[in-house]
Amino acid sequence: MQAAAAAVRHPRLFPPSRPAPRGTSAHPAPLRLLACHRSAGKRLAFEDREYTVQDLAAPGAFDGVDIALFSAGGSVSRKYGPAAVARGAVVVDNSSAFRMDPEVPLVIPEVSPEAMGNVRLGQGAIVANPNCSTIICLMAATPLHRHAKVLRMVVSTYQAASGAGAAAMEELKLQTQEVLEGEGANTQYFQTAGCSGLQIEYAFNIFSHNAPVLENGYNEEEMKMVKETRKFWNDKDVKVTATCIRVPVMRAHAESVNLQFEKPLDEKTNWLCLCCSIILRGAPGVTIIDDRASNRFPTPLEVSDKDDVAVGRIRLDLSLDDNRGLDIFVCGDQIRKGAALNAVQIAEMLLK
Ligand code: 2RA
Repeated sequence: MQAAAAAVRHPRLFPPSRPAPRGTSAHPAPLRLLACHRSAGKRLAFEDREYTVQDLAAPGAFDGVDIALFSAGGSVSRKYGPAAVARGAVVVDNSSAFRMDPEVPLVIPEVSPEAMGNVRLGQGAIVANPNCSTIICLMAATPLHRHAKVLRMVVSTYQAASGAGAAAMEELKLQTQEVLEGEGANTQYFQTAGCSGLQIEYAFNIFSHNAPVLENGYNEEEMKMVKETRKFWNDKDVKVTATCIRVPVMRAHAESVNLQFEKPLDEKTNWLCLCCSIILRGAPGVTIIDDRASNRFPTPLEVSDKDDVAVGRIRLDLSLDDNRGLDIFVCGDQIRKGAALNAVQIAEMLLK
């Protein structure tokens, strides 16, 4: 379903004994599934119940909604997000539509709960979910930044098919089969999905991220990393550069992150890596996989379907002689921590 938004009515907040707000049933379903008119009427199961998808544009679609999880692209969020807010819902938006709006909190619950500010249930507001590659990077970089202040960050991503959606995953699977069977690879998805007119063979290949390339030569995915990090760290001077690449991995993104700090993580610089690993070990949502002896470090497969972001390859950057540079390698399931999980965690914060 392309244009889907899900809205949540939490039973703890609206027990059946409490009068339902105008326009809703006396025993409201805890979950309302909303989508464009093409998908309205479809039946979808969640836990032990079936739900009928309702039309997002119908009058009263957001009446009585506490939390609306939007994940249908920027244009749907821009069009319907304010309508949900006007009905008193808190919109948790997974698109890029409002991320750079100074009035809209950009939140990763483990590392920036304070960014939620005064957003409360019942008082319509928008909270933005950062882009997946930004979340995965900042889960690891933020605890280090808080400790020693990052002056410059260089990120190279290895992004999975899942970040481009279900059709891209399907295409990777089909193309891999086609190539192995000696047939020419069909490049339909990246040709037709509005991905900058790409005619890319995905199987057994890597290519520059499919987001539109901007005048400055960076693509939109890379600029999200730059701008969102500055907003997230509330530091317009932090230097960030990124190169985002799509790799033939089904699910979970990997990122090489080089950090240059204002001060050493410890005054005894040879302890820097140890300190870094201690800081990250205490960081919620982060797992360290850093076994130099057996060459075991994070992989996309290992974090697929997992909540935690994995960090490894923790080492001093030899190119800097003041020992204030660090290289790390981060992997995270972008469907979980990069999108759905982060949005649900924001919703959970509202319910606490
Ligand atoms: C990707 N930015 O291209 C997407 C996921 N949100 O991987």
